[in-house]
Amino acid sequence: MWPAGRLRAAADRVRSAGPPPGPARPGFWRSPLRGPWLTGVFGLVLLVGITLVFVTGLLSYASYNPDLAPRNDPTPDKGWLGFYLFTWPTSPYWLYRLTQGTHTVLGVVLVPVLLAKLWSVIPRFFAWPPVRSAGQALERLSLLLLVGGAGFTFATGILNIQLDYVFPGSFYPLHFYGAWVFIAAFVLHVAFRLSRAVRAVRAGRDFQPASGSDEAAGLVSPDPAPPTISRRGAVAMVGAGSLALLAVTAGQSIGGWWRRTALLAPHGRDPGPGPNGFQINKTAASVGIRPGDIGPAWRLTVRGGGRQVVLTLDMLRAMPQSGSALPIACVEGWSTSDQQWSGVRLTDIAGLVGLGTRPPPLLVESVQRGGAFSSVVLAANQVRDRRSLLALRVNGAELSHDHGYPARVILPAAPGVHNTKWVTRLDFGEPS
Ligand SMILES: Nc1nc2c(c(=O)[nH]1)N[C@H]1C(S)=C(S)[C@@H](COP(=O)(O)O)O[C@H]1N2
Ligand SMILES: [Mo]
Repeated sequence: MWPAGRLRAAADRVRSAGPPPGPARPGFWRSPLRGPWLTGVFGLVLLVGITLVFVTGLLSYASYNPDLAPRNDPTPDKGWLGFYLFTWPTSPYWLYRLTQGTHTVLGVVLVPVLLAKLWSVIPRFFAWPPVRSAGQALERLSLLLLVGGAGFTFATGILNIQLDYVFPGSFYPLHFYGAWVFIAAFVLHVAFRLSRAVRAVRAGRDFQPASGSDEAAGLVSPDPAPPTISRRGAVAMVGAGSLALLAVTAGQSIGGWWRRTALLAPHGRDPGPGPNGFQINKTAASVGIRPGDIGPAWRLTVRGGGRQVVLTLDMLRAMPQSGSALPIACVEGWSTSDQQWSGVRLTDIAGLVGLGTRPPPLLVESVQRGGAFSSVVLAANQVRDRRSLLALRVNGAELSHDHGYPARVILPAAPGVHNTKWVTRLDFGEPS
């Protein structure tokens, strides 16, 4: 054990020796732009933007109805972090398209602002001495979680959009827990810094406090280089970067003609012509669907209420056919415009086993062997919605193999994963 006196003496020696050469020296960071105004502007933009991305991210998780059944839950060890979960509604039918499009597009668009904010506070990371007091040490630790958490959450999200699930480990738990760590540090940071940021922005961009003053917050250079761009110019440049990203990503969520503008779209910009010419998440070949699985031997087994019925495709075709105009919206942020689906209402299928009026939750299983999205449990409100179909056709044509031939689920307002393709079994009753 070191006596406190010796510890203090050592700390004094470090302080009086001054920082080592390099980024910890006050004169090292010389941009005249750095200061509380610039940091405050980027900070306030991020406050609004990240709040929106976080809330839409929470909604994205809720939309899976994870509490309904273990197989719906990509983060089963969430514990109390799922405190806010609720039954995802089926209206408006474009709900998930909006929330998830916002989540992913805004996440991408905020990247330049995030980088600019980091750049604006870089001198503070090299503050000398590195630890001055217990309180300050705690604050620095929270900054580590803030910066690390932001980097991790944004990186996992963007990799998932761009690489289409080609991911080390499962994307969901990484992004989910990363986001909670990040947001906890973010809330602390906002609590400490919000009033300062608001004051700095109110003071105006021409007000630059003297280096070393309290308001300068270690950001203002004592020896600024001559400016090459104004502070307003720097903000405009970052804004232009964000707008450029918006222009090359938003198209994949807007869909239709705009898809051509989505230069960053992960699935290509042209899904091909014809009635089945809209985005495909996974092709039949890529998930190992064999021709025999969906050929003439294909059957649909419907179970529930103590009964079981086995149907051929022709029997399904002979049932009353209903139409629904619905989009597909994926967790990755892409979505299609409304497609004209037709097929058998899930309530009509429930009627085959005597559950037509108030069907319970429904376990949907694909012929696909394994894979996270080969089965799902749908909530009662999804099953009961008259727009929910076991679709056999789209835009006037038979489903293509890649879009789920011979039958797939299509639901209003739901995330893409609920629209199971190549369905072979529908099990009404207690979710499992
Ligand atoms: N059997 C099965 N169904 C599935 C999937 C899958 O991988 N296997 N992917 C789901 C996901 S994540 C999405 S976004 C939609 C995409 O449907 P589409 O490929 O017809 O556009 O299908 C869903 N249905
Ligand atoms: Mo998806």
